[in-house]
Amino acid sequence: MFSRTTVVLLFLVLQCSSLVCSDSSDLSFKVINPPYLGCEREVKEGDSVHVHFRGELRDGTEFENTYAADSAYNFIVGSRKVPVGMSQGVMGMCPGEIRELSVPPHLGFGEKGKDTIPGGSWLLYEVELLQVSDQGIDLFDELDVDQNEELTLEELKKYFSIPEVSKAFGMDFVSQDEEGTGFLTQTLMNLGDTNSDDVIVRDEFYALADLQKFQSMESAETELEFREDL
Ligand SMILES: [Ca+2]
Ligand SMILES: [Ca+2]
Repeated sequence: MFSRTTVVLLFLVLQCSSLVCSDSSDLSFKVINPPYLGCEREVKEGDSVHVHFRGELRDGTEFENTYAADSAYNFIVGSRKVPVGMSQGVMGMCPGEIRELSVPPHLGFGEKGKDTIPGGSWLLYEVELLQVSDQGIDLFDELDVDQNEELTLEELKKYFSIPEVSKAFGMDFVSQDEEGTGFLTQTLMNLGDTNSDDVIVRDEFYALADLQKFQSMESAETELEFREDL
C-alpha cells in the first residue's frame, strides 16, 4: 500500500510538469487580436507603453476603462504605477495586439485591494497596445526612495538631479545652486500637492503631466508664489 507521503508525492508529480509546477494562480492571457502585420518590436521590461484597457473584477464590475474616458494610458513596463500582473501581461506584445489578462490577487492589488477594488480580487484586463517606445524611467518610482507611495520635499529634491530631467531643463538648469534648487523643489511641491498635505502621491505626480510642462518653470519661477503658510 502507498504511504500517505507517497500519495502526496505522487499527487505533486501529477500536478507538475518538468521541474516547474504549473501554479493555477499564475497570470494567464490569451490573444484576442493579433498584432499588425510585420511586428518589428515586442514589448520588453523598461519600455514605455501606450495602451488602452478595460479592467473588470470577476463578477463583471468594471473598475477602469480608458476607452470610455477616451484617454489612453502610459506606463513604464515594470513600474509600480501598475500592478505586476499588468507589466507581465504586456511583455512580448506588439502594437495593435489585444490581450485578455487574468491577474491573480498577488500580482494585482493583493489582500489590501485599492480604492473600489476589494482585497483578494482577481483582475481581468483587456489590453490593447497602441505604441511601444524605448526605455524610459518612471520618475515617481525613482524618487519614492522608501516606496511608501508619497513624495516628501526631501525626496522631491532628487528630481532635478535625474539626468532625464536635467536634460529637459537644459544645462543652465543643472548649474542652479542649492538655494535655487530648493526654491524650485518647493515650487514643484506647490504645483503638485493639490490637496496641500505636504506630500505628493502618485496621482498628483502624474497629473503634473510631462516634463514639457516643467520646462517653463525656470522662466515662470519669479511669477510663482509660495503658499501663504510658508
Ligand atoms: Ca516616499
Ligand atoms: Ca498631496
